[in-house]
Amino acid sequence: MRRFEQSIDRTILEGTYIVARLDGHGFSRLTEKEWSLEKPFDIRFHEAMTATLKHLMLCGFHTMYGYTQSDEISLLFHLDEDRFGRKERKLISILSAEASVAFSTHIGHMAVFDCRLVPLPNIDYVIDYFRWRQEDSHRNSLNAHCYWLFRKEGISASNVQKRIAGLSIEERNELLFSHGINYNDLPMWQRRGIGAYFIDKEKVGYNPVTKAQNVCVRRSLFVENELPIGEEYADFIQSLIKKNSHARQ
Ligand SMILES: Nc1nc2c(ncn2[C@@H]2O[C@H](COP(=O)(O)OP(=O)(O)O)[C@@H](O)[C@H]2O)c(=O)[nH]1
Ligand SMILES: [Mg+2]
Repeated sequence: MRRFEQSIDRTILEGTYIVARLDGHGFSRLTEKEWSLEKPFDIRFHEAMTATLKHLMLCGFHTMYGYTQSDEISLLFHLDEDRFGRKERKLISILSAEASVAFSTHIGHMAVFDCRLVPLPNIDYVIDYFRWRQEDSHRNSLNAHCYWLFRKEGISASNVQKRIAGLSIEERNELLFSHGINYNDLPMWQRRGIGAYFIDKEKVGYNPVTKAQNVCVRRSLFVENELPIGEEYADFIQSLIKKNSHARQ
């Protein structure tokens, strides 16, 4: 029986960066029809995603960076992550379960996340990956604001799609501007997504036995709400990876 059970076991090769991307399953319908949320973006939804991201980074894996935009989360694992022997199906099933439970608990509705693993051979690909997701965030949020602008005017979903399909980024910006929305003034979490990483903080304590002060270093999770973009974002990801290649959690 073991041979059957293990016949589709795969492991992610050592020395390869692992990124896991979790995505809310069927969230277009749930966010539009089932849950009463502000459209296109709702701070309560975003807070539930941030809480889920934090949970994923604190639930026993060795992660170095987490990123969330819309209904998706990307997690970058430390190169020496060896939980479950880097078995693909264990990582996928545990991560999607952890995300689903954390998000459902926070938002108060049952919700499910899928998960895929993206093995990346070097730092350059990791940087490209995160730039790609951030650019996706920009495209999606611009699209969502244009879409809901018309939907709120009572235009049907299919007609809205026809009206905005084929518009360039500039034209979408102008469309919003002509309706009193300056895209660049919208909250950064909507336009760029947010990131999370660990920082070391020094804490001064007092030892009552030796009657001496001691300094210890505490690791805490920091949420960056104002991520840079483009080359600056690339530098940000690169320095995070470099810093983490020396430190072990
Ligand atoms: N109302 C609302 N919807 C959101 C928010 N964030 C993401 N969504 C929606 O979540 C959906 C995510 O897209 P996608 O993953 O492609 O759709 P899925 O395959 O149905 O989960 C989109 O329809 C977004 O508009 C939010 O803050 N508020
Ligand atoms: Mg989704």
